[in-house]
Amino acid sequence: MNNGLIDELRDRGLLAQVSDEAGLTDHLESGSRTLYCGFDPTADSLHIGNLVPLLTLRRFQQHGHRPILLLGGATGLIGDPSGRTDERSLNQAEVVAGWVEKIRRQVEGLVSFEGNNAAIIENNLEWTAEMDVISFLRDIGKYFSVNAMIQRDSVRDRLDRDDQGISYTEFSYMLLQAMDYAELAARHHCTLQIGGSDQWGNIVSGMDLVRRKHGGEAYALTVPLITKADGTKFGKTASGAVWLSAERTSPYSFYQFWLNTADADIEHFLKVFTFLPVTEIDALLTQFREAPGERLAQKTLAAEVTRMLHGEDALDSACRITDALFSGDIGSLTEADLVQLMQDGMDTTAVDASVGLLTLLADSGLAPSRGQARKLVASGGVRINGVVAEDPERELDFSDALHGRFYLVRRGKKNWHLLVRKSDAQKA
Ligand code: 629
Repeated sequence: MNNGLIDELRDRGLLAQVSDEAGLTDHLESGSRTLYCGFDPTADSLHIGNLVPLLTLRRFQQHGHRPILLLGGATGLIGDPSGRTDERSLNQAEVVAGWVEKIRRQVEGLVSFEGNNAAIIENNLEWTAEMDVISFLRDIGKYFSVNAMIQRDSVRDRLDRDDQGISYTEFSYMLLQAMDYAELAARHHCTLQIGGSDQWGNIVSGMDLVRRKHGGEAYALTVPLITKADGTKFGKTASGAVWLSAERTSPYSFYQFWLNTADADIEHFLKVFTFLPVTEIDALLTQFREAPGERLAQKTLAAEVTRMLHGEDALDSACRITDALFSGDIGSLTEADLVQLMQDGMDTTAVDASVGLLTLLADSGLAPSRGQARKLVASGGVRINGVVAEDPERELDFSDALHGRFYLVRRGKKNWHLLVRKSDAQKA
């Protein structure tokens, strides 16, 4: 067994609460253990907030322990009140089941399914769906004191407010999560549950249930919720949440998100989101601080996380797009890169066969009017596929388009517009 895991987690800023640190340290160092973390399907993809405990599971696995990724096929139908100020609306059962499968494929790439501590994926619908209400109330409910339950933050916050209550449905959530811990303890000898610090109450409920119902050994550990030095919410950009799915957040946007990390957050994020050894991170930071303008630390973080999640080719594409848009030298962009830019919300106009340059500039908003557009072209301020446009009467007819269907139009240094020929599918 590889020792020092708890110390490493602490060094990396990954330790919020532990139920019994000395006991857990001993437990982890005296054998290969099984631990779990749960993820509720509340969308068809996880987001980067879920990444911290996911990567923590992987760290445990690297230290010889077996991770269970628990998909909340059942709990996703109920809704965890933890950290929420208002009641959730219920999602359709078939929809949630579809999300479970998508998330399953997403998390499969992040842990290893080989060797004697191979990861396990479970779905709590398996032992919850068939349970009858009498057994639930008699065999599980009796272990819970309502007096204690209403003291939990997640419940108390909602009782204290006069504009928002809590339904019996959400109030029961912690019993379901507790039942999971007991079930995984019985099925797989699971002795540790981890999660973000918002999960502490739910995790401790489960730990108590395992101990009282089965007299089993059980521990709880949480990782901190990520905060940013400037106080703004982590994981949100102007265009919304940062998702792990490439269809929701393209690898290029994903890469950009990490590249934009503030200097004040970079050390923290490198420790939490990469597997680079702390000594290597320290050396990198020394180099970075000698020339912060080069953003070596941000580039390393963005490359490490993008490669881990989307692979080497996607990282290459993200770097290629970043360099091309920065330098204006767009000849290296592949067709897939341009499609990715469209997906990322670069302003796009789609036309059938051709459009005049002045019309495009005025209609796209790159210029306020055709007259202004003409002046812009005359002053050399417009580039088409990287080349300064000289003829204001030019027809963009795709004869010289990138990959036969794209013109990247740039006004000044930073204003981009993509002109694309409608595909046959779009015309139909
Ligand atoms: C059944 C369900 C369990 C154990 C856990 C769960 C899910 C848990 C929850 N987690 C959050 C989620 O699903 O709601 N009740 O979005 C989320 N989690 C990762 C981290 C978290 C947490 O997936 O624990 O803290 C975010 O960083 O909010 O038997």
